[in-house]
This record gives sequence, C-alpha cells and structure tokens, in this order.
Amino acid sequence: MKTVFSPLHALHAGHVELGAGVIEPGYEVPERADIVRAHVSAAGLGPIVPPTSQSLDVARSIHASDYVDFLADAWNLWTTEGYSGSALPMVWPTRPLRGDLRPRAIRALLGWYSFDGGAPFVAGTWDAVRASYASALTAADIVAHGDRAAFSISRPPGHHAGRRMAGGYCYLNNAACAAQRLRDGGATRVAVLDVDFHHGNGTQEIFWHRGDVFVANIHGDPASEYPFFLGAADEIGVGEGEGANLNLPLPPGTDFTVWNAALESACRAIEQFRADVIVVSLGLDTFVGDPISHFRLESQDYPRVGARLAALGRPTVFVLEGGYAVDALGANVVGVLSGFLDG
Ligand code: OKP
Ligand code: ZN
Repeated sequence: MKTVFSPLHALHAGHVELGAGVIEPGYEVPERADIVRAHVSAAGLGPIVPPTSQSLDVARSIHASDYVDFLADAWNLWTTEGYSGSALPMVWPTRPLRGDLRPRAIRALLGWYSFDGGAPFVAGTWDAVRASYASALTAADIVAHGDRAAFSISRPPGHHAGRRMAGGYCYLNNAACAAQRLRDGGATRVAVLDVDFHHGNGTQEIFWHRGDVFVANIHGDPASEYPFFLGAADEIGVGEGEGANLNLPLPPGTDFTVWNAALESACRAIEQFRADVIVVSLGLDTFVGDPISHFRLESQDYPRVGARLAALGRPTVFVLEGGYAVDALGANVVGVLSGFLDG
C-alpha cells in the first residue's frame, strides 16, 4: 500500500487552543504525522510518496469558494491588522445574532468561518492545509488508478470542517474532498466510514443532501462528547440523502467488544449501499490512552479493524484524522493498515 506524506505539515505548529478554563498548547502537533510516517516506513507497508500537485478545484466544489479564499488569506489578514500569536475567533454569529452581516475585521471573520475556537491559524497553517488536502487527493488518485488501497498522512485533519466553517483542528475536509475526487473519477457510489472518536460533523454536513456518498460515523455520544451539536442517531440525511447518513454514537468508556459491534453495523450498511469505493476517516483517538477522548480500544484491536475493512472487498482510501496519544499513534495506524493488508 502506498502512503502519501508531505513534510509541509510541520509548518502548522506552535498554536494554542482553548481548553476548559485554560489556553493550552495544541494537542494536534507535528510529531503526530512524523511518528506515523516513521512507523509506516519501519513496518515496510510500501512506498512513501509525496503528494502530486493539486489545484483547489475539488476544495472549491466541496467548500464555499469564499471560505477557501478566507483560509488562504486568514494569516495575512491577522498580521495586517497587527496581531500575532495564534489567530483564534472570539465571536460567532450564533442564534439570535445576525447570520447575514459578513464582517470585515479578521477577529470577526474567524468566527464567521468557524464553529469553535479549535482551528487556530499560524504562519504556516495554509501551506500545511494545502499539503494535507493534496495528500488526500493523491491517495484517492492512486486508488482510482487501480491500487487496492492507499493511505494519506493528512495533517491537519479534516472531518470537522464543513462547507464554510473550520473547527476542531480542521480546515479543509480532506476525506470529503477525496470522496468527491473518486466520484469525479467515475465512481458511482462512495462510502465514507469515519472511525475517529469524534463525530465527523463536517463530512455529514457536506453530504447531508446527497445520495451518492454514504456517510457512516462511530463516535462518542454528542450528549457528552465533542462536537456536541451534531452526531445523534436520528440524523439520517434529507432529500436524495435520506438514508445515506448513519450515526452510531456510543457512550464514554466503550470498549472494543461494543465498538466492534458498531463497526459491524456500519460495514453491513456500507455493503447494502453497494459502494464502489470506500474512504476511511482514520482517527486513532479511540485508543484507551488518548488524552482527549473516552473509548477504550487497545493496540491489539486495530489489526482486527483493518481486517474487517478489508472484508468489505472494495478499494479503500485511508485518510488520517485524529489520535493524540502520540507515542502509540504510529503503531496503532500500522495496526489498522497491516490488518487490512493481511485481511
Ligand atoms: C479533532 B478530531 C481540548 C479541546 C478539544 C477539540 C477536539 C477536536 C478533535 N483542549 N476539542 O476529531 O480528532
Ligand atoms: Zn477525533
């Protein structure tokens, strides 16, 4: 299996985030991608290749074009207005404030284009975001050209990014863009399976009205877990998309036995959908040692996850999402991918 990696991810570094009662160093650190790359290399899973050059066309079809422009300009606007540090929003146009007054000030634009304070910008953020996106599209292209699977070490992650909002460490929705790329390349039906601990609210929003992309999520119950305001079991899609969204929320403390039963349900739904190709939003923050998440999967469980995905018998694009127990992240990713290859 080819792995796509760009060193440009490291330009997104040094940012802070809002914790509970504190501003703290971000959990979404460059070491994450580097340890994943090192473990993929050491395990000999296959060649590690750079992303090919990719235009923003797919990003502009999945996201609002003005949002993509904003992502590209945000750091420049922030410094032009005289600020430094991490560019973070501080006001959001939530109900009952007006949602039609697009502001000019960068402090407010950051809120216009986000749903939380979890997607800060630093000088290198946009370059890293572009590389993360290009890596996901490159992995999609590798699979579209006939490989059984490919893996994108996308950093920053993407699944919380909606059509016109950043949040939760995410800017461009890499997995959604990969799914769109596969559709553009001739796949009729694409399934996105999101196994990150957190609900992929952005991916759900993007494909909410669409019947050609099935979205399944296994995640911490939003009653108590981030992103809180989406991810309940009654969200099934609308219009053409009705029945093409499946949410499987699970309580904090869930172990592999229960989680694996949810995976089985998601896989059966994907089989019924008859997807031509699968995009896996591969978050490893289901791991028991994750510092910000609350499931109890163990390292020995991940190869079984990979083997079940292989049993779907479809070409598969793996796109990295979360996973913050950095020391274990590389081994857990390799667990899934090697389980897939052996499966
Ligand atoms: C991104 B992904 C800790 C707050 C954490 C954001 C979580 C984003 C998770 N200071 N809130 O789904 O792994
Ligand atoms: Zn997550």
